[in-house]
Amino acid sequence: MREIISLHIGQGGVNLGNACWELFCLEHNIQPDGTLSPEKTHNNDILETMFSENPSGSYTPRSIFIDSDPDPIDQIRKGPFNKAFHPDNLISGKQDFASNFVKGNNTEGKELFNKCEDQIRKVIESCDNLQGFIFTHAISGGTGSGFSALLYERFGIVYPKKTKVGFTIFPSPKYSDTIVEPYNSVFSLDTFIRDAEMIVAMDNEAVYDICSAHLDNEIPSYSNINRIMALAIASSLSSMRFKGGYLNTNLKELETNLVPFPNLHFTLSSFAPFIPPEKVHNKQPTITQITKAAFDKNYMLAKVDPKVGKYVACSLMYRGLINPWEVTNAVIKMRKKLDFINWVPSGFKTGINTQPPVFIPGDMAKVKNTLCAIMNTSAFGQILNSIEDRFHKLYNKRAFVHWFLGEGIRSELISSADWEFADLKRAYRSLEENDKESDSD
Ligand SMILES: Nc1nc2c(ncn2[C@@H]2O[C@H](COP(=O)(O)OP(=O)(O)OP(=O)(O)O)[C@@H](O)[C@H]2O)c(=O)[nH]1
Ligand SMILES: [Mg+2]
Repeated sequence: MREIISLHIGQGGVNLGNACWELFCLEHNIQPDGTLSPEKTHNNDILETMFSENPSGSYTPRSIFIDSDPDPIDQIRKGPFNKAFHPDNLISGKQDFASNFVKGNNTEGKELFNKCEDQIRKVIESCDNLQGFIFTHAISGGTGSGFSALLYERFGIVYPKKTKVGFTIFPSPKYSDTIVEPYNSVFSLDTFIRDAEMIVAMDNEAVYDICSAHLDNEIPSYSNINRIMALAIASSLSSMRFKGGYLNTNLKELETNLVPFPNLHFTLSSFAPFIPPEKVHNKQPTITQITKAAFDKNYMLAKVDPKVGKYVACSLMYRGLINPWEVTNAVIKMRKKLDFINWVPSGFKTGINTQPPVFIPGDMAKVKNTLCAIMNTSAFGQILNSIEDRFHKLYNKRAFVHWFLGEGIRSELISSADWEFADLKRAYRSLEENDKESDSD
């Protein structure tokens, strides 16, 4: 068996994780108490990837929820799936890390790590052949940023062969929750460059705009946003959870298809279609339409314009009973319109998972076919520019730096995080420049 362990860290990560499990349970017909629904079939499921089977025949998610703040985890303890999760895998501290990466990574984070270390090891040891870890977390607070970075680093040392993929909530360009979020983001990225194998960047502003533009929901809640992000996460993992998909059947393959150089492992995602729940009886969009939409900036789960940049690699994961010829035709048409780096011979991978998509009732209409695209593109540089801009406005004045120094980070480490960040930005920019040079050769 090739198991995946999910770690949901900090408030954003815990809530997003909860939305993912709501969907995974629905997709695998697992009831809120962990038992299989008797009337449903499970022929296609590879249940053991994400769930462990109990002697009673019920299933427990292979997930660990961790937050320094007790409230988000208490919500899960009181929530509808409280019987499905193992209580020992819901771990909370006494107080949040006050939007401070260094607290989460160093001082108080180390205490929290001591509290969870044994439990994490237990979950890992319960696997026969663990393929890796997925994380959900935000990087602008203290726990999802600093504590996740601590886990990525420790796992890299103790389990160097296991793939670590982050589904990561980046700060939104327009809306800022805390003034210090550019610091937390730069510190996080500095460690993820080294310690993660792949990151899928998402942001709340992009998904907020999807809700108002496509789903007639002008004031979406976190819960609405999380459910949309969860749809993309569920699709990315669908071939690992159901038989019948041939693309990205494990986390390593996802990484192999999308990451050309170890440091360029920051990817973007999109999802289509989005149809409001009341338009359920509308005509289903065609495969050509959803393929086109997946490359439109209004369907991206991060606030980025993919047209301003070059694609390096792209995985298109379709779901539903789809004729492969329709996909081939749509992709051939689309490929011609996209600007790919010229040294990638075929950066396009497509896969169809025949397991139809499942939707949580209420947020959007059920459709027969969906597409989730995960793309590695130099357009990710737009996110780096936005963070860097805000980081330097503060750091040039050394504003708020004392909060981090007070938790034990040395000032040289802040400068070195800044250089690493600048290096990453240059690496994404040079993708486009090298491409121009080889064009003119
Ligand atoms: N999508 C989504 N984003 C959230 C949610 N809760 C918080 N966020 C975003 O997450 C970022 C802040 O990170 P949090 O996860 O709240 O912080 P934390 O990791 O708990 O860190 P501390 O509270 O400082 O210890 C902000 O950008 C919030 O907008 C949520 O339920 N869903
Ligand atoms: Mg918090």
